[in-house]
Amino acid sequence: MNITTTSTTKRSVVAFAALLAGGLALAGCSSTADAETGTTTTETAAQGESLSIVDPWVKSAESGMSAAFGTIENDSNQDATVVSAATEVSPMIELHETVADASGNMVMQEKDGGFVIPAGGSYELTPGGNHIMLMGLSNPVVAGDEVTFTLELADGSTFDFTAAARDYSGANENYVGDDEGGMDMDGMDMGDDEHADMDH
Ligand SMILES: [Cu+2]
Repeated sequence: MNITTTSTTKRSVVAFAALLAGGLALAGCSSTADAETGTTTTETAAQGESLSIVDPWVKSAESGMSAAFGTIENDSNQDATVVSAATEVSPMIELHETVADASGNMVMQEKDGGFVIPAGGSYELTPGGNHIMLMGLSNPVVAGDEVTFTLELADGSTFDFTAAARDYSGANENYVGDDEGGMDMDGMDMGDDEHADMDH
């Protein structure tokens, strides 16, 4: 067995490239972020059963990309780690964070280690911050639509929620060199100065 340390910083464009090049090669997503805490949990409730979400919503969009938001709450005494998400309206979906790059531009990238909802705490998904990124809508999402999401937790349990679609002008996710089409990756540049640009 090879023990290989893969890159720790994985920008969404890189993930994009991996998706395009190798299909759904997202195995790296389920990391061992929690291993370092050393907490040995025995017979505790499934993480997904402890979660709830306040004010879930998803941005309406005709096509291309969108994002889902809300505040996830963890009612248990152990951290819960969301490692992936799924929804029927977008087969390709990622957990994103928003960070400032070296030149101060806000960019989004895949959240390394997933979303960790602290024990007894909450985790906010909000425009301009962490969000569930719908990478390519298979159907238009119209205001008022109810979109179901399934979050998978690190222990393999799941948490489902339904988000109402809203018109929201502020969450315009843009990838550099790519317009509304969203999934056309022509001209995508893997260079540091040309990665995802966004303002949601
Ligand atoms: Cu995003």
